[in-house]
Amino acid sequence: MRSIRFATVAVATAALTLPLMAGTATADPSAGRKAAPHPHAKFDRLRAAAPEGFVVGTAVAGGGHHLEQDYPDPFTHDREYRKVLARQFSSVSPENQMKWDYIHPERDRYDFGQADAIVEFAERNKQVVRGHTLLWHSQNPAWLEEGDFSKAELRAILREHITTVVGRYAGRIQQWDVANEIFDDQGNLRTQDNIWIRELGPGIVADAFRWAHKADPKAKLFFNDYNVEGVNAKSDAYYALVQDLLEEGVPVDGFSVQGHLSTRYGFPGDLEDNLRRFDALGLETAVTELDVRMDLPESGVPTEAQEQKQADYYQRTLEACLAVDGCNSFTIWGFTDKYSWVPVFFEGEGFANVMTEDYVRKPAFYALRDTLKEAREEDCGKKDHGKGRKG
Ligand code: 9MR
Repeated sequence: MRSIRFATVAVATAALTLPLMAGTATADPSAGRKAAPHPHAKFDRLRAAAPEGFVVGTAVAGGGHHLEQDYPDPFTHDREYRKVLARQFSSVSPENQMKWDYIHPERDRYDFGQADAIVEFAERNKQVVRGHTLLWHSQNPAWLEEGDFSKAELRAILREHITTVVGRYAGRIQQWDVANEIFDDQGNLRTQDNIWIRELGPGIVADAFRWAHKADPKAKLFFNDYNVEGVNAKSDAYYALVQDLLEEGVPVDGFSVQGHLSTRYGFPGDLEDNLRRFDALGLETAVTELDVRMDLPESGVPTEAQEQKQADYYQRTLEACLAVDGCNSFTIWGFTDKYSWVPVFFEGEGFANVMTEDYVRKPAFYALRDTLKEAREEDCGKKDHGKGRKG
């Protein structure tokens, strides 16, 4: 198994002093300044700095909490946003636009407009797409949650939804979050709030994977959750479930950790170990929704130490993924604070992304870029000796 060790302190310290220099030396719109392109500008972009075969993604802002904000749809209306999205990332995840309430607003009507636009944008920009999500307890339309359906009808509804949505994008989605957040923090299956598990029993989860696989045999099918970064009751529950499903021949390909972290809590230092145990089962692993929120001081402006701690969390999460052979997809949950879900859901917290509201890069951005670059250089060295990333 491939193992990379990084000089964490050296990279993190350098990151603090780099922003100004790098910002003025390139023509990257995300830096908010114009200047002659630097000869190495290409590697200034996250997607280009990454090792071969390793994708760096972001959520594509739209739907969900954005609908209640006083700005228009970010993806379709913010040109600068789209520019950075295309330049910096090699993978995109619709933040809300493929969720049930968005894509299947009425029983007999699908709305594919936004999801199609994101998939087309991704293809134009040579990006892969993570589909999110098919079986979840949240953001389901009222017609479904409040409908009076028999078990047979519900089963048919889920089957039809998965077949239709996955089938529509067959061959164009790299990874699907088939089942999202099916366990609670104690490691119990959500038998009450998840309509599918409550009404149809736990076996429906395996069926969801089977139907998704049938609709798109090429897509990698994932379990995805939060608070499963470390080894704990919840990730143990996934570990046990995945073992059973693999034994039964259910087409499960991956386990992903969302990574909604807060500097209020310690960093989950056993993240790499946790990813490794799923890797050892033969699964792919991924980081799918990383952001690192913090308690904001009264001024609203974080201290340098806070920014540095945030950069460190971003970097360590990336390092853990890079260190595991089958972890080749690393996604942050948005890149600019302008559109973050965090302040809407956590009072007094924010500043969770790698760029400010004005697209100015934070130390966290540079920590990611430099860590990717280092891994790329190390991989190139290894390739010269006949070794490289798996897959
Ligand atoms: O970022 C999403 C936000 O716009 C929605 O309002 C919210 C509703 O639940 O969902 C957010 O995304 C979630 C993701 O789909 C699953 N993991 C947790 C994410 C943050 O809540």
